[in-house]
Amino acid sequence: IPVTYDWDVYLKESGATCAPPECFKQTSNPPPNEFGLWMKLEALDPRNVTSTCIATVVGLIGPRLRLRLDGSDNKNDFWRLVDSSDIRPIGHCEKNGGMLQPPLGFRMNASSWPMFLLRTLNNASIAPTQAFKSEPPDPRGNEFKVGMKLEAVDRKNPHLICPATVGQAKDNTIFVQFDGWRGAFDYWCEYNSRDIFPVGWCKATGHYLQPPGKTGASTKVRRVSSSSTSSSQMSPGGGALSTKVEPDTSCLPSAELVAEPSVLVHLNSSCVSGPYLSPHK
Ligand code: MLZ
Repeated sequence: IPVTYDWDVYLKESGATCAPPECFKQTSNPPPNEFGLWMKLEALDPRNVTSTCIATVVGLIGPRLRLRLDGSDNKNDFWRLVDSSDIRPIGHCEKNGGMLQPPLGFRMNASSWPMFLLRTLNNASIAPTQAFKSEPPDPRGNEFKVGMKLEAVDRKNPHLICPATVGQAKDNTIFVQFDGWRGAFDYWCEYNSRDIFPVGWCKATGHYLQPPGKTGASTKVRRVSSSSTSSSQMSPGGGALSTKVEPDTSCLPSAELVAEPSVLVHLNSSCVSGPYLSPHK
């Protein structure tokens, strides 16, 4: 069982303040996830946000979806909340006078896009309209203060949400510092970012919360269940903590469903298919 993290003891011991829920765009009572694996929807291409593409749900954790753009590779998956305005039901783009576009890095010749699109949507499982929730309003303004605790998406490992602290607050932005990771994953974001959540959000949604890392200042960690993976990082002298970013082997999310799509290829059996495909199978 992966070890998830419970804030209670840590907050009590450290006397740290949580950023109040009003600071966040994400509500403390998050929407249900009514999507299913392999459902298709329309999504803005994160690498080219003026294009609307077809995306497939390739994973789900709590109210988050792991999406892959159809026609693109599996190296550019991205995550969206079920109440993100970046995702829409199939048909939305055309209804509004737009045209579905191939994703950046479309694997095929651009001229094959219309046929690809037709085939992709034929017999596909289409995400139901009611699964899309409306995006919450922005908070009043940037009310974050330095030192406040929050939960934040690790943008380098975006399936993870981890305990973090507001390191700086400036104009409309905050500097998110991950507890116990010595700055390796920190980033600036807008106060209304979709990647930051009030303390308790993971617990409320059933999303895995990665325990803080084992280095740096904010490392007084109490794990919910003891596990063989927890080991102290004392130096031989018994004092200083290890300086290296310690991988947490317990970081596999329990509720995540991820699978690779299967691909059906039809070949004319009279074709020469090269060394990797048998035209007779
Ligand atoms: N095992 C990985 C994940 C670290 C996640 C940190 N999150 C703030 C690593 O050590 O790179």
